[in-house]
Amino acid sequence: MRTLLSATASALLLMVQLAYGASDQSAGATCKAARALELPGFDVKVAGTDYVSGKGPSYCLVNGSFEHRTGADGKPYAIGFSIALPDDWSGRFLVQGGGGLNGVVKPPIGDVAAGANTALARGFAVISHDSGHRGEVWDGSFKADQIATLNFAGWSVEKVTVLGKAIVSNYYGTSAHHSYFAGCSTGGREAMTSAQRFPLLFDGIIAGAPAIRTGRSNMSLAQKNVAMNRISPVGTDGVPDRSAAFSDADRKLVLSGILNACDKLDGIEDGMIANASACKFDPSSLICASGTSKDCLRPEQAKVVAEIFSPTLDASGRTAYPAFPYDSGIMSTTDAIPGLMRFDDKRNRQFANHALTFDVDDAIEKVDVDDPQQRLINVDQWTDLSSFASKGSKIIFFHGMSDPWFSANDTIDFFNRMKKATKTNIPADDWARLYLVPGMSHCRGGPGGLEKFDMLTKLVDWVENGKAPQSVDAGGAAPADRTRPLCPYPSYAHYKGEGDANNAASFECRR
Ligand SMILES: [Ca+2]
Repeated sequence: MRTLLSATASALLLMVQLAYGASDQSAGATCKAARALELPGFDVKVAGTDYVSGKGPSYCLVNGSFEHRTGADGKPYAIGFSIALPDDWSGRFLVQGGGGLNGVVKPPIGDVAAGANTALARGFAVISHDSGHRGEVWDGSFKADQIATLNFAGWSVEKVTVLGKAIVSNYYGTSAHHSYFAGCSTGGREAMTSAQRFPLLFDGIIAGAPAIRTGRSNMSLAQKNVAMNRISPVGTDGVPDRSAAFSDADRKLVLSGILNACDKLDGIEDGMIANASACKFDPSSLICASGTSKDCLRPEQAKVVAEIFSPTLDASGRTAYPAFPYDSGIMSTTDAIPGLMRFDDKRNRQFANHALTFDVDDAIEKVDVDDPQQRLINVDQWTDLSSFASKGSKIIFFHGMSDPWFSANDTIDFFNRMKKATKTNIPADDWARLYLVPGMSHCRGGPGGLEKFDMLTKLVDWVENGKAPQSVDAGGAAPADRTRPLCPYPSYAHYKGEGDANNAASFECRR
């Protein structure tokens, strides 16, 4: 109790110091005192504190863990966390989403959809966590323990949020006035879990490229892989050599075909496809005419391209996973996960598949029925966000159209079902937005160069000032001076017909 009082006193001292222009020294001392942090109801162990100054806005970093226990598998478990508490605190709190299977505590900075300024740099208190187990990013051994699995499925987000809010109150002597969540991939899935299962936790949520149902998406990729195997020559290692199914020239030809059909539909031929819903491309248009074999595809190649970009269907013809969009990043090699036409890449475990046949129904059985844990982890089923919306909370989704891992169409499908299923007297436009990002790969990258966008500012403005976001300007690496508006789905950025084609201001959102 004494420690708690002393921590509270430190917090008050910090507030006084901040009000009168604290020196780094005294803020540093307050940070150091957080080492003795104790919170009623939490078995928090602080591993260390670090006062970070001289590299942008100063903050106190507290690393620790809570919920220490022995798992059903006899292994020690805890939820590891790291929280950054800036001196110049905005009064806001943000929970940073994870990635992969989590298992590590990443630095808490809040960089998802934050543009050039991380949440931490703009004064948010930011917490990150390992979701309740430790291991390398694809180590799934924690699933031997029920609580660790439930934590991964989303329970840890609730626990860490409650803890983080308590630390913030303790440190600053006052509660955060608004709480946010931002994550991509697994972090995007956690964002959706939060809105679905813990609708009162956050005032604003950003869900990027969510891992909605990885069993189904991996199944769809495996099926495409098998389609590619069928037309691949057998390599020296005795298995289909997918790198030989298409030459780079073939891939370029496919990309050119897609761009020829779809680039101009947004009013400008700029190598980007913004009006994706109008994009109709038929790979059979690239099949060699009789007597030619150059700058064209063999019929079996065209068939495989069509299959790769079609929905994965079960035996009765129902969609088991939606199509991946035809987009400009299909042959990208610059991202962690290569484009969809790069199935030769051996870096990704789900592509290590040499089969020549694929039974979709059997695969569905395996991922849906035989893996009940995954079903709980999935976020495709729960679509009613009525409590979340009624409270006044807001959610923004984003998804790269060239994401080769999770199809943007699956997020679109969820978004539409969610809007329909959520019965409130508040129009969906008043609490939910979806932004599709042309040419962007999984969470970032891609040839479109539109990976930098600040949705966090828009979200805060929506939550705190009631100002709903419209377009969000995006820019990025290539070309460096090009910006485009991202438009709220189902609208897209159309070139006005005049003005600098590299400037977002020359575009308008159209439907
Ligand atoms: Ca275009």
